Amino acid sequence: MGTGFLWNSHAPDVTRQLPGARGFAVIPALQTKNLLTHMAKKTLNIGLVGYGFMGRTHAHAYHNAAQFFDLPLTPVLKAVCGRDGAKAKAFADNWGATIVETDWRKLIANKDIDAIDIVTPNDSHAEIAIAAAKAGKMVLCEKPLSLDGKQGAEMVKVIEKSKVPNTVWYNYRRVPAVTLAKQIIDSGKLGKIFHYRANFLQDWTISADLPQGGAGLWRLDAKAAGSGVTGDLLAHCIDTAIWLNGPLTDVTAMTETFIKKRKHTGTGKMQEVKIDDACTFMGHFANGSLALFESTRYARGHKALYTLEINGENGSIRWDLHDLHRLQYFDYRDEGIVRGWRSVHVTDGDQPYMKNWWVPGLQIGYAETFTHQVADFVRAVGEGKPCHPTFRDALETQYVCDAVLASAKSGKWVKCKHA
Ligand code: SOE
Repeated sequence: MGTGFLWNSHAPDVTRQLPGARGFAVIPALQTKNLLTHMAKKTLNIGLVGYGFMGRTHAHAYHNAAQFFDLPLTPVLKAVCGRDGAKAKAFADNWGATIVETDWRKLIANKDIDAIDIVTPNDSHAEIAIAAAKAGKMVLCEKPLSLDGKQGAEMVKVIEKSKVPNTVWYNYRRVPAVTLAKQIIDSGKLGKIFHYRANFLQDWTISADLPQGGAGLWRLDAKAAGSGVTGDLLAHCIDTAIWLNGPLTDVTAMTETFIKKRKHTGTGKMQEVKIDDACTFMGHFANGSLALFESTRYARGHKALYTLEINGENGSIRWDLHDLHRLQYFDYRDEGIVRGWRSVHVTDGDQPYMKNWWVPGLQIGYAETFTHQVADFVRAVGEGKPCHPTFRDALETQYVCDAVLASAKSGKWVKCKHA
């Protein structure tokens, strides 16, 4: 049952327990790897806390990861936990999970569970993650990491002290076209970077009749969400930007809340809306390039349009979530008469993740980004390596969000703290 690994990434020879044994027989990492390939694969048992939309994306990923990727352990969604027992059971039955809990503490106490995956509203991430790490469980946490940087720093402190494998679900890094952008940028093809710009546009909260609080709509309740589009959508853009272009140093921002009062589902009363409906910010990256970011839930016609563009001295890259399998690439060094934007259809076996899917030309989508994260996490666990973005990586994003919100409040430039 479970992996039986001993987590200690700081051990010089990365020693682990014998797979499947809960005793303390310790063998070197390489031997473990060989053993793993020659033995029936052990499972990595997941306990999922929460069962909403994000829960479905994660469950789908656990279901598929070992079918498409050769992994040292087989991830198994073993348990589902949620306040509404009937809904948790229905979710568990649908995905083949055999344990149902209504109290996440019981889930954490269950010895058969190796990893806790948190897909609850943002205000409960910290408490669950900290308890799970203290109990020695691996932790996977839905984005954003926390309500703010202070809380995130506390989570990082505990998770690193507990030395448990951890990751935060900033899934867009694992769109093959975005991963390819990372490879192109890291190869130096773009040369010196001048600009990075990103948008995340939606339109689902324009109606004033929409309440705050409750399933899905907790995103409109500042107490549950921490912030509005900054933590929900710009956090994705910031995570990808830091990954592709390095840290941000300072920002200047403005936010707007278009609908000032909404009925709260908890109290039944009209209450002030304290989240940001829209946020625009500019900033500097440490590499000297300029940042321009915008997010709103009031861009009529846009459902979930995440776009990013990066301009360097030799070339540029552009990507768009509505056409996620394509990477637009411009290389100034191409021969003049054919120079122009190329639209790279990222479906070939030599492009990131794609050899594990269909045949060249056939594309994958949003759901598979989560499958990639599960596959990368399980591989990292097998190798005793971190799976990025780790809690610490996600804290860096959280600090940028804090700086953005502080700047919008003060009207001043704000320096970003670093994780
Ligand atoms: C909000 O509508 C939302 O579901 C975010 O919470 C997700 O993180 C984003 O990927 C899509 O939009």
